Amino acid sequence: MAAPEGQKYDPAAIEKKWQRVWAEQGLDVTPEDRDKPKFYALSMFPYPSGNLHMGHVRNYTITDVIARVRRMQGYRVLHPMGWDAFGLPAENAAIDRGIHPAQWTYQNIDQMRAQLQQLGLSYDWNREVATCSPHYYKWTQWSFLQFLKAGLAYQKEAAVNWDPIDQTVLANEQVDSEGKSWRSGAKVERKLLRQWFLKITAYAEELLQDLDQLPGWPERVRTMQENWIGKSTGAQVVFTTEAGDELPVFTTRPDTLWGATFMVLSPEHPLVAKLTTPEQRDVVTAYQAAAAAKSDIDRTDDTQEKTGVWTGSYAVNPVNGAKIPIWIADYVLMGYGTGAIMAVPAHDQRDFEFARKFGLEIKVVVQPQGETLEGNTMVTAWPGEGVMVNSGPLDGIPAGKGEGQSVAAAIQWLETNGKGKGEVNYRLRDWLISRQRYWGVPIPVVHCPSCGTVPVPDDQLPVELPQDVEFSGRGASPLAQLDHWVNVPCPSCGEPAKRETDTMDTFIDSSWYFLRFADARNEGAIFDSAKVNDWLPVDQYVGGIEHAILHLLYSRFFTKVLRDRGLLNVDEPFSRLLTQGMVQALTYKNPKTGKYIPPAQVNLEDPQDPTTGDPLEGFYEKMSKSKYNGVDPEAVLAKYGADTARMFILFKAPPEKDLEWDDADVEGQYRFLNRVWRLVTGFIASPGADVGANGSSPPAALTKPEKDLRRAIHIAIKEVSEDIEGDYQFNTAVSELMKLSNALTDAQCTDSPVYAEGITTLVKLLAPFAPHLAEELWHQLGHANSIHREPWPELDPSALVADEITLVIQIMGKTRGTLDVPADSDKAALEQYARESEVAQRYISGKEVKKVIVVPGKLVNFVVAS
Ligand code: ANZ
Ligand code: ZN
Repeated sequence: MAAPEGQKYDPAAIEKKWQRVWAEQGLDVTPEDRDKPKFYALSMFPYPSGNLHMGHVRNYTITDVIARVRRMQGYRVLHPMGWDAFGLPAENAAIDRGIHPAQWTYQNIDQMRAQLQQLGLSYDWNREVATCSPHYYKWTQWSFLQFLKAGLAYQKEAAVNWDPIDQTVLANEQVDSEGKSWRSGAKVERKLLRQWFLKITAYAEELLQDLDQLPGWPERVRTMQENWIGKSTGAQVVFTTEAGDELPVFTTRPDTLWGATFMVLSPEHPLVAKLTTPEQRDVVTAYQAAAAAKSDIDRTDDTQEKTGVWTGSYAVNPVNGAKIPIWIADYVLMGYGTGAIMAVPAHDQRDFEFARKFGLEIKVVVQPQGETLEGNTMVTAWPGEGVMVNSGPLDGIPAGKGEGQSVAAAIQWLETNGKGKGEVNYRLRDWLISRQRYWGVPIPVVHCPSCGTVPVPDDQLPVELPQDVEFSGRGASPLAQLDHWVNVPCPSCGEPAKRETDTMDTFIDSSWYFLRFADARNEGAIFDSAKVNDWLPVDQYVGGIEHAILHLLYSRFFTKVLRDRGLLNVDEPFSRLLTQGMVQALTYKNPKTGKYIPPAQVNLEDPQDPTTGDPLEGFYEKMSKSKYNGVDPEAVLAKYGADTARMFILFKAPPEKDLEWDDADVEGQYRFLNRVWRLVTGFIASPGADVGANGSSPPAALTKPEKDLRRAIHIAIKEVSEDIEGDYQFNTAVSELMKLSNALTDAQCTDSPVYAEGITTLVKLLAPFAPHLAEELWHQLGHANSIHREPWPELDPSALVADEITLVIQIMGKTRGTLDVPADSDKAALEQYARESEVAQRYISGKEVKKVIVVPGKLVNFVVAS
């Protein structure tokens, strides 16, 4: 159907119309036919805060383009969306505003779903999940019980990270490198509590090894995971106290054992009380109390001066019988190795500082080449290479971790003499999952005085969150105060028992949602394994780098455990990962006051603080409320429509790079879409238009303009396809679309079937990027089906074959001759042709060429010294 001439591009009308039609037609419902190859495209699902921000828009647009291209390429695509809906903000809203967390959350979900739908994202909404729904968390609880059955969930009393603002414990992964909570930013405190853990350490080695299976992940993320797992190889060496108690230590340098001149125990070490002599009791107790108040991060901060106290006791060095004092110090952590170390001050810097401070013996056992270190005079530890000395059987062996070197020799000696053995340690700790909060998944166990910890039977799941909770304030788990909920008969013996009142860390909810999407409406099982095995792994996962460790490590762990329970058959959940860059915006700050000024109040010509008159600094920074630099997606959609917003986001920067918001560039994309609109509607209205033509056959006898246009069309197909296939270089793909549109605008063969092919191709290539506009134009071109069901344009390599062009050769700006060369020659090739030409030989031989100016496709000009 031809458009009435002069009709303008009206994104608001077009977008609303097609979103409605697509929903009615179920266009994005996941196909079930197994004969097509599958493609699972997934964006990290959001926390339903209530408002979509530009970071979301970017994330989801990237994934949507990938999903749309794959559909056109003939894949059956799974592209779902859901809500990571448990978590503290809902509970805090309840406390602050008296609205129930469920109500607050579901309202936000409705609002955000509507915003997502406005963006034209091709989700299969039939598979939407919300982790706070009992239909979902029933299976989160069921998974937990799988862990329990496998011996991978357990309770223990532990010194935990306590967030004093959110009044809950945090996992190690949720405490940043400064010892602050990832959520509240509060300095984390330590507390001794009985908590639930998942045994992620049982999978440490596999989580490390299988990183090799993930070449499609950014190197940076794999390295971060590797460092977090922190594999360390060495030995366990058994020391004994004078009283005969065994004191095993973990060391990465068993070769330095002959240089161990004292031992250090963690202040929490269980033997400290027994080892402490009456004379030392007071100082030891005081030191223990001080250490307990410090975070692990502060304790291991190498810039702080070492502290510690002597227990009054001695141990025996198992290799030489030396009597060495046993100290306690907070730089030794109870959670790592055995919580006790052998201190080798000559070769370990921390031990060195400690020994110097307290006047302990320093004994050199590795002599660096060409030097003779002395314990009394050395100024820092020597951790490096050299030759073993003062070390009995190791003397003369080169120090090092390689084959035939000291570490291997030491382990061999320890094993032969029964004094220790080779050992591997990981920095990774078990995952602490208990949270003393309401808005999370109740841990499905009951504590019975006679049976102990009893799992809630599967047929009694879900253990639902009670609705009638009082959110009076923070401090204690609201669940613990609900007697009618807490008191239940023991599922095993029927006697009065109590429910567990901790809820699970919300990172558990997101550790398996990508599995549920394969079978989201299953009420009888967590999922049908056949469906999960069909869809998994996720072929392309897109999300923020902030999840490099937490979510991505936990999800890998969950996948492996469920695999080992026989529920699925993949080793890794996400084959490719794209971590998209941040969306930044121009930000203004008064350097004197440190205050941020909303850009709307700033005169861009002469940026001044409106209140003080100080000149402002302007720079790009991640959009955030606190910096007043956020751009509201709603406003952009209202002004330009979703297609322009999508085009801008894709065009402005490659997906993994930061993107600087720029209104002028948004405007530029809007103009481009208007140009496409005019181009296509103009074509439809033109009298000679062969509107129905869906491509041209490669005719032998094309005119030159037809040939040129056809070449431009197929270059666009080739470039856009390659840009998408490789590293998702959507920015250059959009540039190629612009080039094709220019070629069509300039074309001198508007009545030719080649022109019709060009129009059709442009609209098809545009479809994944600007899905509404493309669909509208497609229908105006007379098609009844959706463009999103069309096959991706096929490349005709024969169309790419370059014609010849006539290259002008100039010397000092004067035309001296011409040469026919392949039209696709690049600058270097053109220069080469020109240099070798007869004309050039004649005019420049013997002269010095100062400069060569190449105008691609046109001329080469030699500037020579006169
Ligand atoms: C003796 C020694 C000599 C050490 C030497 C190092 C150098 P990574 O690489 O992190 O595994 N260590 C062991 N357990 C500890 C704990 N609970 N708290 C603090 N430090 C602990 O480091 C292992 C090394 O850190 C171990 O090797 C031990 O010191 C220390 F020239 O033993 B070493
Ligand atoms: Zn019981």
